[in-house]
Amino acid sequence: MKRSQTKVRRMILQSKQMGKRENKVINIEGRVQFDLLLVILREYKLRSYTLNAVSYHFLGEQKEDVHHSIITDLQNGNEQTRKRLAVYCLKDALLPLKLLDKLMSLINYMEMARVTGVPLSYLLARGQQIKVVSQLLRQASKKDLVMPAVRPEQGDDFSGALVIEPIRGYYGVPIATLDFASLYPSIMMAHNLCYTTLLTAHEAKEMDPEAYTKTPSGSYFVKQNVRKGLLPDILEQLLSARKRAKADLKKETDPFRKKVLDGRQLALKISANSVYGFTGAQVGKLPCLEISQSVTAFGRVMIEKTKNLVESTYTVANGYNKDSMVIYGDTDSVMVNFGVNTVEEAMKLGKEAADKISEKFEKPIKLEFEKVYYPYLLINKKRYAGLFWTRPEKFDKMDCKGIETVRRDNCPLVANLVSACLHKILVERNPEAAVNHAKSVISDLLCNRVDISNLIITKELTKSDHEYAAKQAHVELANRMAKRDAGSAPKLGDRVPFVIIAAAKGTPAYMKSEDPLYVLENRIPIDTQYYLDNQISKPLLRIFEPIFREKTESVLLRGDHTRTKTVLTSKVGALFKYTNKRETCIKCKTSLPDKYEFATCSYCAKDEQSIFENEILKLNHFEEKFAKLWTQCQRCQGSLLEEL
Ligand code: TTP
Ligand code: MN
Ligand code: MN
Repeated sequence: MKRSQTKVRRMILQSKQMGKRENKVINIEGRVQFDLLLVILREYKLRSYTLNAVSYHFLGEQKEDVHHSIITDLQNGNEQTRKRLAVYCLKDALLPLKLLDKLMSLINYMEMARVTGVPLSYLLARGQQIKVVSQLLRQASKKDLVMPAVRPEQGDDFSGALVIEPIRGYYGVPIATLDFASLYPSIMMAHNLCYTTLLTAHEAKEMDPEAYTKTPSGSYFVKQNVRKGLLPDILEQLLSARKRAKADLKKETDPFRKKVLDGRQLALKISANSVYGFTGAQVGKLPCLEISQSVTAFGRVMIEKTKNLVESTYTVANGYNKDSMVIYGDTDSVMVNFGVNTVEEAMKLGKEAADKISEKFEKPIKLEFEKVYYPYLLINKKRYAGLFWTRPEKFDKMDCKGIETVRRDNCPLVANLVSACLHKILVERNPEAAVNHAKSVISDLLCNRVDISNLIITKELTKSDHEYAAKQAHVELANRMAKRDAGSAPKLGDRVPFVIIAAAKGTPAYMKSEDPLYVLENRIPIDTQYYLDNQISKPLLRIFEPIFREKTESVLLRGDHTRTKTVLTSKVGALFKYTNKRETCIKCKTSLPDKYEFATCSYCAKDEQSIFENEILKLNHFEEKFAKLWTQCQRCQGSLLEEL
């Protein structure tokens, strides 16, 4: 198109969920651009978002990586070097296409665009609000209404959802979870909450009390038969799209496609929930606190009522074996201890209770039996773990909420350790084994036996330097790296990988962050105590506390395993390491008697010292080779940091 000029523009995306990141956008007339990086950033929590890492994660393929510093040489070289460059470019274009296909991104985004009525590009560049505005406009125009423009004002915070005080502990019995289906949307639908149905107290007084509802937060809305709201209509459409997605999900058998379809129904669920969010967003396009306050007020009343109904129905007095107890609940869910011993019984009672209680609420509000946790480790509000059962034969998975098994700013050591301990506690049901495992990992850490790739912490660089109030490890490192090599230093929006290195006592942690590659190349020692104190100990204490109570700290963090000296000095001779299952003398190869404790035969024993030195030399040689290879691997294949 001759008259339109293509330009590169800087665009800053900023949202609560995504933080701040800078993009370059180009206009290409007649084309719809769909940036897969943005899709993946939005939908998946990964430790690294390089094309290489993402491709490896989803496709099991890697790119033909070429370091930026050699591109010019490759271009100016010969046919072969240019071929390498070309393959690199081709593969760079092919991988996103393969990802697009596998993740069904285009299909899912197209559906969202149709349901919400926004252009495809908005789904990547804009937030949730614009989708609600678009649906409101579409619905309003059908009814010949216009949407008012309001000036945003900051108001008081309002009360949110109710979290039931947890009865903390380790439950070795099945716990049933009941949860309302699409709670906030169904409240808005059941009570016809909308801008167009809101009444003033004065208007309500003039009307027939049968014609309106007074909400628990004291607002008035007319009933559906008087005038149906726009928001309930919008929600109906979103929820029916979600229902279709859930039906497709149910039919699918391929595990990967199941995940993708689950993502699709989740995206629709979030769009439905953001209608409520939109009415409560005080600096948004059309806040209406009467609506959002009423929604949460209804929610609080309902969860309280659900708890009471469960606990008053399932009692010994009513002919059940045990008095039931709601041990925890959040927003629209209750976790119930029915006092039964099998998953099957818990499911039966759970389903029965959900149906009974659903009858006590207006349509389309529906309480559902969701799953059974068995066993269940309830650490605190929003922090728990358990085996997740949806059928009585076998558990589906281990489910962890608010626990350091997934958070990316912890190092993999923490995630792996916590997962392994939870596995031992929940699956093997052996808390002692979990403690022993934790102890051995702690002593490995303190003795430097943990691989550096397990100690890498990553944090996103979201603001420019001067916007950070306090000094932070990853920001300081990014600055230092930029001074060393501006080309490879992390940029705004990148996740910065770092390790904490040993330094003089009292050096603040933000000064001790270092690039893992630099650490490997220069053999810089790691501050293992930092990892114990600041990374591992809190998450570990948290999961063991419900089991060992006040003894936890002494069991876990104080003991021989934390004293490096006792761990390091072996009671046996220096060659003990080599005696494991040795059948022949390390030097002369004569066979050794059974259960013989030394590596040499009695004849060669006199040379023990020199043999040992030799072995150490060999070991050092291999260690050096290994370190070099490792560094080289990581240099060219960034993602190996995670995958090795
Ligand atoms: P959920 O029980 O997670 O969601 P849901 O009830 O809408 O859907 P489901 O059928 O899967 O149970 O959360 C309960 C309420 O909390 C939800 O109705 C609205 C609110 N909420 C938000 O406002 N934003 C969110 O992102 C989520 C997850 C929930
Ligand atoms: Mn729910
Ligand atoms: Mn819920």
